[in-house]
Amino acid sequence: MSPQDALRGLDGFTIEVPSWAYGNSGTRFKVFTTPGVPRDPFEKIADAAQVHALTGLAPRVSLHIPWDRVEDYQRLRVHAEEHGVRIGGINSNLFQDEDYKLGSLTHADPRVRDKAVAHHLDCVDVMRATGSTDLKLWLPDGTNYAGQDSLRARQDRLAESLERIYAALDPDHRLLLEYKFFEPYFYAMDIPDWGTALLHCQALGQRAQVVLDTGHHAPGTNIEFIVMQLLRAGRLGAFDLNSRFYADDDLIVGSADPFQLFRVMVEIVATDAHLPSSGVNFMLDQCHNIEDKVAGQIRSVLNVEQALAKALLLDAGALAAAQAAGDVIGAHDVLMDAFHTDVRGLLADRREARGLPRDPMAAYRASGYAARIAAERVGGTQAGWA
Ligand code: LRH
Ligand code: MN
Ligand code: MN
Repeated sequence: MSPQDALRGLDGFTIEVPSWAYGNSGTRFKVFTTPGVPRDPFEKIADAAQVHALTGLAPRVSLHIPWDRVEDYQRLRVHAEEHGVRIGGINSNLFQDEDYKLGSLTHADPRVRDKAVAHHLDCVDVMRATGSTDLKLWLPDGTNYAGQDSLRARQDRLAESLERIYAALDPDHRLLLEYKFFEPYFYAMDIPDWGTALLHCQALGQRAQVVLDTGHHAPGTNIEFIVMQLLRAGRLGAFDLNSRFYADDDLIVGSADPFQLFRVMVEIVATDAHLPSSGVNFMLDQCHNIEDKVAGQIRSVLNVEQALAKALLLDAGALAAAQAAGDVIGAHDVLMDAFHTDVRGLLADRREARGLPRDPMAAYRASGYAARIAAERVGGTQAGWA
C-alpha cells in the first residue's frame, strides 16, 4: 500500500478540543493572564473554531459546566455552528463546591449526593439544548487518611448515584467515566483506575464507557496496554489527551513523550478505533499556562495527527510475520521504522489537497488573529480553576 493510501485512514478522523484550554490558567501558585483571552463561552468557541479552520481536524468543542454556563444554550449551539464547529461532550464539575469537601456522589450525607446527582441532570439538559451526546464525569472524590471513611461504603454510594445519573440519559446519550489515581485527595481516590471505572460502567450498561486521561496514571504506567484492554472490553469511550512529565501536568499533547502517543495510536489502529464508527472520542484536555492558547491547541492537534499517521504507516503484515516467527528484534524494528518515518511532508500535501494551509501554525501566525483578539477583548476570564 502506498503511504498516500495508508493515510486515507485519516479521512473522517476528528479531535475534540476543550473550551477551558482557551481561558487563562496556571498552577495553584499563579494563574497567568494572556492578552485577548475569551471573556465568555462564545469567544472560547470562536477561538476553538480557528483551530478547526486551520487544521480541518477539530470540529467539536467540549464544555465544562458551570464554567461555560450561559443563559441560552441553543444560542451557543447556533453560534458554534455559525463558526463551523459543534458542541461536543458536556463535562460536569464536582470539585468547586464547599459541600463536596468530603465527597460528592460518594458523600455520606444523602443531601449532598442528591445535589451532586442534580448537577448531572442539569448537564443532561445542557446536552439536549446543545445537541451533545456525551456526559463526561470525572469524580474528584476521595479520602486523605486511612480510616477517614469506609472505602466500601463509598463505592456502594457511588454505584447508586451513578445509576440515578445513567437512568436520566436519553437513549442516544453516553456516560463517560474518567479515572485518576491521585488529586485532589491522596490516600484513596474513589475512581483511581481504569479497573474501577470499568466495573462501574459494566454495572451501569452498554452506554457507560471509560475515559482515559493520559495524565492520570502513576509514572511508568503502560498506557497503551490499558487502551488495548478497554478496546477489548468494548468500553473505551474517549481520551483526554495531554502530556506529562510528573503528575497531571496537562501539557501539549505529544510534547513530553511522542513515542508514547505513537504506541497508543498503534493500539488504536490495530482495531480501527480511529474510525468514527468506533465511537472513541479523541478529546484534548490541556490547560495552557505559559503558552499562547490557540497555537497550543493547534500544536496538540497536529501532534495527534502525526502520531496517528505514523501508526497508519506501520507495516502490519511484516509485524505479524515477525511476531509469528518469534523474531523479537525484527518485530521491534518494524514498529520503530514506522515511528521514525517523517510524515510532515505527506501531511502537508494532504492538507493542501483538502484546501487547508500546508503549515497551519504558520498560517495562524500570519493571520494576525492573536493581535486582533488582544485589541478587541479586554478583561478576559479565567479558565475556571480560580
Ligand atoms: C481532572 C481533569 C478532568 C476535568 C479537567 C478540567 O484532572 O482531567 O477531566 O474535567 O481535568
Ligand atoms: Mn481529564
Ligand atoms: Mn486531569
